[in-house]
Amino acid sequence: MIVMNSYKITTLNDFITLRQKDFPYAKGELSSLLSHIGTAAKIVNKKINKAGLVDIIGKAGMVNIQGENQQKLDVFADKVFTDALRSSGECCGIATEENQNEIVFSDKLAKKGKYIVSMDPLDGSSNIDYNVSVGSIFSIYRRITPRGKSVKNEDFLQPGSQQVAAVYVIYGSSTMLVYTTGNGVNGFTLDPSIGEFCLSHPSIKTPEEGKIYSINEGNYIYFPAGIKKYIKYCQEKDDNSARPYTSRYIGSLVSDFHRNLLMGGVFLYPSNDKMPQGKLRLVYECNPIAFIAEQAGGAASDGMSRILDISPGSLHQRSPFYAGSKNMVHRIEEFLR
Ligand code: P6P
Repeated sequence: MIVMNSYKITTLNDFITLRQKDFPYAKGELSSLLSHIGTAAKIVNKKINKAGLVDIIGKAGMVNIQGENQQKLDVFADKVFTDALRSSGECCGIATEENQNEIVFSDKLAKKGKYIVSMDPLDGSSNIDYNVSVGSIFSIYRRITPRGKSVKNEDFLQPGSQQVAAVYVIYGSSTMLVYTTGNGVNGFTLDPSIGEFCLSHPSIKTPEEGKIYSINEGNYIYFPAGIKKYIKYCQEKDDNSARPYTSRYIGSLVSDFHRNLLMGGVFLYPSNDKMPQGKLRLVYECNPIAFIAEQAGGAASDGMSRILDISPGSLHQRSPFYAGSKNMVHRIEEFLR
């Protein structure tokens, strides 16, 4: 801990090391992995902050597995995080939105890594060129195949309940890193003057009830009947008081979720006629966000089941997604039943 101008600074690395004691058997591998993600996030952040000034915005001229145009920053972020995870020596392979199959780290050191990481290196990147905030999302598991061997697809298809850590970075008005290792949720804000993520939001707890619902109402006609009813519920005055709800939607998952996490609210991406399984990816978007939501006292569901209980069938499987204040998520489940 450093004291500067009479206020205490706890950097991300201090905090990770400090909290490592929560895990008697941890020998620092997870701490090192989280620190590498933090360092890579600072590199990506620098590029994002200059987007528009340097030739890093716009399309990379390639299409990813999703059939989406890859932005130059998508490709850049994917490479920076992949290199950081490979060089950490703690990670034996990754799954990323930008690649069809898992990436096996074949060097000896990495093969001994205990952990695998699934990531969306830059979520919402289509917003980059218009200065809307974006994010990076990481989901960390212990591998199930033996250490020293090459990682396999099955390592990446564990249910979200098996996560050992989940992290998101939000490149917004300030850059924040929020993570959990199963002992609560803590948020760190990047102080550019010292180049460190500093503890700014200790022990984040999300209100059980909130006033914000976040959904792309442009898809209204395609929504299931229960979601149409829920939207009307949020908008209608009930018999003795106006509904206190307000609609807030940025179109960037990490930004929409983060605001609701702190203020109370619910994020909805339902299945719809155009996307029967919804749009968001279970493995590297829904699971890590769900782990953080639950660790902050919130909930995350696909409308019927707890997101963290779902066993993924494939890396890029989509899921309907409702996450945020517990009572609001449960009320949506009732509307859908
Ligand atoms: P729509 C961004 O492309 C993203 O994957 C999430 O970050 C965001 O929540 C969602 O898609 C927005 O989708 O269909 O509302 O534009």
